Amino acid sequence: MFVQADPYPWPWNGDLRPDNTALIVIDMQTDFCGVGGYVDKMGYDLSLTRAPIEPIRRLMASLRALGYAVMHTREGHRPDLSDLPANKRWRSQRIGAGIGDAGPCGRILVRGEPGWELIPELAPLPGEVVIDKPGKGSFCATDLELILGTRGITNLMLAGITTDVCVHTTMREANDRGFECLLLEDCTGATDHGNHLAALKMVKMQGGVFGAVAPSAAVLEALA
Ligand code: C5J
Repeated sequence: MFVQADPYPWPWNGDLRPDNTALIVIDMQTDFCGVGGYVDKMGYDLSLTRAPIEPIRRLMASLRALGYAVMHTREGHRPDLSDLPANKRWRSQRIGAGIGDAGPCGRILVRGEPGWELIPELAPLPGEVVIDKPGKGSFCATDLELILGTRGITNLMLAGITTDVCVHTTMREANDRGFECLLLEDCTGATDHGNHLAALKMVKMQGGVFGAVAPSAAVLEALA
């Protein structure tokens, strides 16, 4: 079975099954798409990072019904900030949204704070894997690779925010580890629309240098 994707029908070998494929929903947290969160404090347009919420919700429901694994990630740091590199903190402070500092949604990007929580619209179901990550990529300093390997998952569909940062970093990490990746264009969003489009284009270079890109409708059509 293939999804009509660009620049090739995905996955490369047509081996698309519930037991070898997962949807990874990246960082759909209040800090990245909610009023008073990290992205809002930086002054970016929240409509861009909120745009994928409804497409993800629809896709997640269909994939769950078909038995596909849905996994979630959250970017955030320990309350004592021992896993927060000093340069990451310094850069965030420069733009007025210091990681670890108090904000309208609690301490910015700190685990356990209201802003760090996944948004209720896309809440994980009991038993779904949730990965806590201190960085942009979902494989760095996490057990995601171990969990995917244990379950025999080789295909990853990527959704969430932001397309050019955490989604792209995760896709690149996964691709280098041999996972077959599909970036879902309407289920992702960036703090800048041009960056979103550029991130989609980068994937498609060199015959699909990091995998392929498709709208969620193409996935739903393939699975129907
Ligand atoms: C960012 C993310 N943009 N989830 N994080 O800092 O993409």
